[in-house]
Order: sequence, then structure tokens, then C-alpha cells
Amino acid sequence: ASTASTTVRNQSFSVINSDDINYFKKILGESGVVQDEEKLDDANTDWMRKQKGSSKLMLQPKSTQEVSQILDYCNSRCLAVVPQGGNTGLVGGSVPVFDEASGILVCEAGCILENLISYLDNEGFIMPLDLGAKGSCQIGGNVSTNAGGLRLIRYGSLHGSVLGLEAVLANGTVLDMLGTLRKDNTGYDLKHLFIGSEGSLGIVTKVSILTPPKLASVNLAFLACKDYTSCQKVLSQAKRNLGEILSAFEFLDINAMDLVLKHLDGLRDPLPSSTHNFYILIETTGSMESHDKEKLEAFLLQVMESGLVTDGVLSQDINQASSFWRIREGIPEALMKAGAVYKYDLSLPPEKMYDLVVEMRGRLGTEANVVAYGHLGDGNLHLNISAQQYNDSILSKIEPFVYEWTSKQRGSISAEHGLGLMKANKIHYSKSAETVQLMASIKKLLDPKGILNPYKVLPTSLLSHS
Ligand code: FAD
Ligand code: S2G
Ligand code: ZN
Repeated sequence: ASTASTTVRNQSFSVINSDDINYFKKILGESGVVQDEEKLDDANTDWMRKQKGSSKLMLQPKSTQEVSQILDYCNSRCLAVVPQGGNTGLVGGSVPVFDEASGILVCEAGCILENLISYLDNEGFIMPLDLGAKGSCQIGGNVSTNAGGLRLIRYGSLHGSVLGLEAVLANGTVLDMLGTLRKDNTGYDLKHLFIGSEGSLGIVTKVSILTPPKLASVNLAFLACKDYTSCQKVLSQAKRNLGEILSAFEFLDINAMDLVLKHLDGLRDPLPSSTHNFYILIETTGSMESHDKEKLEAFLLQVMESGLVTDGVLSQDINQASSFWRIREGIPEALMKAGAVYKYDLSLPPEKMYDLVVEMRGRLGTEANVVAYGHLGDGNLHLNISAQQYNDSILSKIEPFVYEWTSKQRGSISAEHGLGLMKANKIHYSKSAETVQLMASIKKLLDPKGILNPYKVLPTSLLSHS
């Protein structure tokens, strides 16, 4: 069901003509101007293949200067622009510069996350974020969606780890905020406007980011619990007893596990038994193997003896660890293989989180398979409702109920994926009218003609443009 088809085209936007194409070819050369149907089809289709755009032109600038010239021209011609990174939003690269001494990476927005991870690995450092889409997502997209991912519990949000960025405004102005300082209190910290603005305020062209040192000892435990409350109690114990070495805390329910085992090859349940309904992945990262192992083993003994955990296994080597991660990171792929999926990326009070899953199962019955997993350590639930095909009867049982329920708990209807097109008109479930109004004023100040990523993030009703 393409949400884009229900969006009314803003008639104030111009339509691309041959003069535009010639101008872009002059700046980017033939290779930087893509009109090939197949390549455009990929760029026009989102990862979930739910949204289909109809852009007739893809431009591939290689420098900030080229981005600036394109935006300046598009702004004057009132041509709408959608910035794209790896196109893994649920809502390529260049050579990064690395300051070895202070562990700060400065790189171009087009760098693919996985390339940065391996580049830093060779230098003895790590990226402060990791997510299942690392193979295709780009750091510019990660910053623009304020991506959370698997390590936020340890390294915090990109609002903390991004030290600076370079962005190009709608009129082509290049904003050099590419600081590499840990502390700089000179005026408003405007880089934060661009972190999470999903391309609606400017195009991020460079990023400078804190890259923690790679530590010697990483351990991973795959645990099973009989109920959700036990998962929650294990989390509070992990925060207390593993403390500073805790680096990831993910959960998945039995429906998620069954889906992965059914749709992904070569995986098996590390803890086959009928008594579990929940699984937890706990990762620790520290500087001393013996110390960490001792800490983790003591913790595992404690949670097993108390009955909070019914079974568990500590990964013995890198292969076993990656097979554990493959189960967790493979859930989105398994959901896509299972058919239609309605995705809800919610922040909720941990004690309430699974009540919503149970409510949804009650509302949907056998019509759909309600799957729950996510970054439990961050209070972030990925509620995914899987069905043979999209149909309005299912959707009507989910929306607006799921948003109203989340809003009542003062949760967020988008914990990490952003609002995009799908949730642009849902922002009021998580933000006050005055706050959204101020966002619209900032959007109008920075992009008066509304050419940057139109119809996304904010309700179009608030964005009538001059
Ligand atoms: P795109 O999808 O290309 O773009 C995303 C948004 O950012 C769009 O609005 C686009 O206009 C804008 N944008 C892209 N590049 C720029 C730029 N340079 N300047 C300005 N705007 C730009 N997300 C999480 O937060 N946590 C997860 O754990 C996670 N896991 C995922 C697992 C899978 C298998 C998949 C498919 C996705 C996952 N995602 C996750 C969602 C997605 O990967 C993230 O939102 C990611 O940050 C998007 O990066 P991208 O480069 O693909 O951006
Ligand atoms: C994750 C991926 C997208 C989804 O796996 O952590 O962010 O909801 C998600 O399947
Ligand atoms: Zn996630």
C-alpha cells in the first residue's frame, strides 16, 4: 500500500525540463546524472517496497560544492529534492579522515556504515553505532535519521557522539559546523537541528564523530526467559551487576524466533526447548577478558539460580557470536519474506511495553502474526504485525489504536526510525502542538520554498509555502 499515492503533489514545485538536465550535466558530468529507468526504480522504492516515488532524475554529486550548486539551482527553479543515503530507511563512500590520537573520525556523508566499521577496526577503534542495515546505510543517512541501533545503551545517541557536521541548505549555503572538539559552547549548537531532521532542513555532506577505542574483550550471552517480566528484571540486574561493561541488551519473543528459523537459512535456536517465550541477547565489552568473563559468569549464575533465566549460552567464539547476532539482525529480513508487515518502532515505559503486544494479539486474533523484538535496553519496542497481504481490516485494528495507546503512555511513536512520509501526520501523538508549530517555523526559515524532502516529517498542512 503506497502511502505516497495518497499524497497530493504540491503544485508550486516545478517539473524538470531539458534545460535542467543540461545544467546538471554541466556540473556533474554525464555519469552524475542518472535517468536510467532501472536505477531510478531502485532509488524510487523504499527498502520495505511499500512506498514508490516517481522521480525522473537521480543526481550523484561527489563533493559539497556540487551539492551546493545543485541545491542553489533547485531552489531558484523550485525543484523538490529528496536526499538519499543507503535507502535502508524504514522511514557510497569516500575516504574518511581519522584522527588517531583523539579517536575522532571525519568523513563524507556517503560513507557506508560497514566500511567505516571495518576501516576503524584496522585502526583499533569502533563506530558508536551498529545496526542491521550497516551493509548499505550511509553515515549521512544515519545522522539524518538519528539512528539508534544495537549499541545505544553503551555509546548513547548520535546527538552525543556526533561532534560536528557540514550541511548544505536549500539555497546552496554550505554550513561548516564540522568541529572536532568535545566541548564548544559558543552560541546555539545548530548541528543538532540536522541530526534526525531526515533531510528536511539541509543535506548532510560531512560528519565528524567520536569513535571509541576497540576494547580487548567482547562477550555475548544468549538467554531464555519464560515471561516478559523476567526479561525486564534481567535488564535491571544487568545494568547493576554488569554496569560499565554492558554494551548491548536486545530481546525477541518466540514469534520473532519462529519467523527467523522459518525464513532464514542456516540458523537454529541456540536454546531449543518449549518452556521459553522470550530470548535476550546481552553483550559486554571491556578491557580485560578474565575480569569480564568472571563478571558475566557470576551474573549468569545469579539470574539462572533466581529462575529469571531458564536457559542460557555464552558464545565460545566469533562464529557462534555472529550466529546469535544473525538471529536478532535477521528479523526484519524474515518479516519481509513472510509477506506484508506493519511496522511500529515505539519507545514505551519498559514495564508496559509488552502489554501492547498482548493487546494487539487480542485485537488481531488469527488475522495476523504479532511479532515483538527490539532494543529493550533503550525501552524501544519493534512491534511488527505480519500478514499474508496488506488489507484494511488488519490496518483498522492497528491504527489509530497503536498510536493512541503509545500516546497515553507518553511514549514515542517513532523511537529511532524517524517519521518519513508514513508518519508525517502522526507527530502530534508524541509532540505538543506548540512544539510542532515551532518545528514548522524552523523548516520555513531554513527551506522557505519547501523543496527539501517535501511531504515528510511534518504535517503538510503546517507547511504552506511562499
Ligand atoms: P536513507 O534510507 O537513504 O534515508 C533516510 C532518511 O534520511 C531520508 O529521509 C533521507 O532523505 C535522509 N537522508 C539520507 N541521507 C541524507 C543526507 N546525507 N543528508 C540529509 N538527509 C539524508 N534504524 C535504526 O535507527 N536502528 C536500527 O537498529 C535499524 N536497523 C535496521 C535494520 C534493517 C535490516 C533495515 C533495513 C533498516 C534498519 N534501520 C534501523 C533503519 C535505517 O537503516 C536507518 O534509518 C538508517 O539510518 C538509514 O540510513 P540510509 O543511509 O539508508 O538513509
Ligand atoms: C531493528 C529494524 C527495522 C524493523 O532490527 O532494530 O530497527 O523494525 C529495527 O524491522
Ligand atoms: Zn532498531
